[in-house]
Amino acid sequence: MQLLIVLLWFRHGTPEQVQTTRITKLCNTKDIVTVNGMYPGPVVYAQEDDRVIVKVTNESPYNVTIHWHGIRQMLSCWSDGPSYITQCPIQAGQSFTYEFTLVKQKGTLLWHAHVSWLRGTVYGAIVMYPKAGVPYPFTYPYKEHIIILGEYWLKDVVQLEKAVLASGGGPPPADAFTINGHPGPNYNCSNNDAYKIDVVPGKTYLLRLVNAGLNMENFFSIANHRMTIVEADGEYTKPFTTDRVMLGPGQTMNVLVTGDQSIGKYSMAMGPYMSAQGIPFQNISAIAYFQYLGALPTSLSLPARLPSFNDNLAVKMVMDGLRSLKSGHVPKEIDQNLYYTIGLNVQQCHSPTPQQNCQGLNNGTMAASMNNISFVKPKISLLEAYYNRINGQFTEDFPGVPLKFYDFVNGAPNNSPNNTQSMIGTRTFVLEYGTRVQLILQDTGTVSTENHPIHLHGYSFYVVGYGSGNYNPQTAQFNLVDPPYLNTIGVPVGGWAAIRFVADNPGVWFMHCHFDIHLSWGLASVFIVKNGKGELETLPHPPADLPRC
Ligand SMILES: [Cu+2]
Repeated sequence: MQLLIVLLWFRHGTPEQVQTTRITKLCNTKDIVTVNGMYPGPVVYAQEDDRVIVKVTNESPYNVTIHWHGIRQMLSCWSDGPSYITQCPIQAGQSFTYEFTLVKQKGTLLWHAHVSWLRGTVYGAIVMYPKAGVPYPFTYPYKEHIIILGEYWLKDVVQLEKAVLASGGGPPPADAFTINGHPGPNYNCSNNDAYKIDVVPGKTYLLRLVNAGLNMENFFSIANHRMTIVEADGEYTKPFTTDRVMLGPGQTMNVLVTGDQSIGKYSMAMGPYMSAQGIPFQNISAIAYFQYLGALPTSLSLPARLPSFNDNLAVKMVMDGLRSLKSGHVPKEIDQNLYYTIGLNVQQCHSPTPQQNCQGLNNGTMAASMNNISFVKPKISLLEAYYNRINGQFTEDFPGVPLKFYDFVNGAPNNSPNNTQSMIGTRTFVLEYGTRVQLILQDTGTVSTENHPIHLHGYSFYVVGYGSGNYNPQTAQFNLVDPPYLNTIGVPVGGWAAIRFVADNPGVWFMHCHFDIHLSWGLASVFIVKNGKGELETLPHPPADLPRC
């Protein structure tokens, strides 16, 4: 086991300081919060089974936390990072040291801020190599590149979240999509702000794709080149070759691309996948270049073809192609069957200033929920409240199935057909150590059906099935042989997904939509996994420097 020590500090440029955190994009100069002055942030390079120690110092004016997305955090729930779930935020001027082991993990994941909407600029890749001497199960690439998809706002993202929540309505679209922080030539003043990969003809490249965007899912493609998916969410897959991929926020994918076309300059494009109805979104693609040596830098690039923004079939085709390389340990017997609906709601607005605060549908305020309960963040971290038996912060009564069954895709949750309100609460579902769980995630059409990227902390899960419409156990088809092992699942629009995992990691684990706007609106829930027997099944004491609220 190697020890990897990383130091991260947050920065926010001020007029007095000349900082790399003052950046100019789209003809606009502003200060953004970054880590180590980098945007995207530094890459954490590590090896399977490494112990990673990261000291984070907050020199920004905002509260911050860092989440290590997809890291299993075996017996290290204190270092998971979601604010008010496993820790209170690191306040300005304070530090906290994250410490965890990459137990049997290899591939590409990401880290990002997990507080307000700071993930908009605070994100980076985690690259975990196999142990020394252990080869990849695919052609060894000539070179590898990290490709992080992002969204860029001209407004300060912390203020933006506050303004959107205060309005009661939906968020504005991003001002640009970005590839490794660069929007590319389709936007104002961005002709020279494009990312480029130099390609040696005939060589094969490994692209580590990461979606760090806030509120959009995205298609990605390369002109005239096919991609072979060999890994998803940090787990090897059977090779699957495709013209395009779709990644929701939080998802990662490793693809092989061979420079087997004629010498030239080829576009790599990132465009929107928007499955909901009636929502404004950024429809201009970010462009980067896949440029062969020998191509004239001034030559025109061949355009990459993206599916149309609402091409649900293109998404399904990629999903159908994802199979675990090995059979894995898919739970065959289930101890706990769960059924959670996911979707949006509209609450009655009681503001005395409705013009300002009731801009949701039907003059209400927008919300989102699981099992029609909108998650409310507690005042101190749930993990501390649970560990120290502090009363009054949460309840243990999250329902394992919806309180009312109806036509989820086409109906409304309450008695009156137009009553789309949710309940609110900080409810958790408690699991005994070792419970074999099956969870059906069911999209609702309460406001609009939509593909939601649902992320579970502390676990990867087998996606044993998915389909359209309401889940029907009589007709659902499951793959228990080689289902993909993921940490984030894009639940099909107007459909369902079935996931399975064994609750073998004690702690308090967040599960939520990885669209930040939906998370802000309450599309979240929490699993408490109890300790098992003995030291190896028991969460250790909290670290001494755990931030206070
Ligand atoms: Cu969502």
